[in-house]
Amino acid sequence: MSYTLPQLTYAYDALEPHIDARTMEIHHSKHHAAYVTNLNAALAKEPSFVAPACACELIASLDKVPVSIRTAVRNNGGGHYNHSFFWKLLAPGGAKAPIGALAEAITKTFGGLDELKEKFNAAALSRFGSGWAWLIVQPDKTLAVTSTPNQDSPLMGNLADAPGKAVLGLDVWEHAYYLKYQNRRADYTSAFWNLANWTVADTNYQAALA
Ligand code: MN3
Repeated sequence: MSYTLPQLTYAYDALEPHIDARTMEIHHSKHHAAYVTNLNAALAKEPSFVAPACACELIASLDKVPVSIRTAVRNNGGGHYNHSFFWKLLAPGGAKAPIGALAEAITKTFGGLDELKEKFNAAALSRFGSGWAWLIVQPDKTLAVTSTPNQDSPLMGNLADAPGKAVLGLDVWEHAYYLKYQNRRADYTSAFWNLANWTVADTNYQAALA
């Protein structure tokens, strides 16, 4: 089993002006590609370990991964899965605001979209160093905002501060925004709300509840 870099379903300049084409090109074709290469290289060192088809299962069961490659799989498998998730969420088109059952759950949990944004932005800004901000469905099926360091995922169970399945995710590594925003993570985080594809988010929500 080896993992492959997914093609974007849109052009590198499709997210302008919020995320610039150069950032997208480097982020996808260099950073994400490197996670895939490094993940496959790690797995090649333990040929008797059969990796599942979905990286989601791989990172959700790191305890099954041989210890000798577990950290590499955590970092690079997490990187591969998180970025694959992120590209889909940024896909142009789709609903511009929460829809359906997700919209209702956001209102019920946070009071409304503005309150969710406030919490999510705070999680993105308070994540020291590199990591991700998330809106997740927790094991009890309720929504929560959280963040993870490095390439950790809420799917990593006990390794995550708040385990769950992601509905929204935002990459807050500097490589995701530095060319355009430099140190202004807050501006990048605000811009994310112009891009989030709420049709995809609703699909993520339904999948998390299933
Ligand atoms: Mn990244």
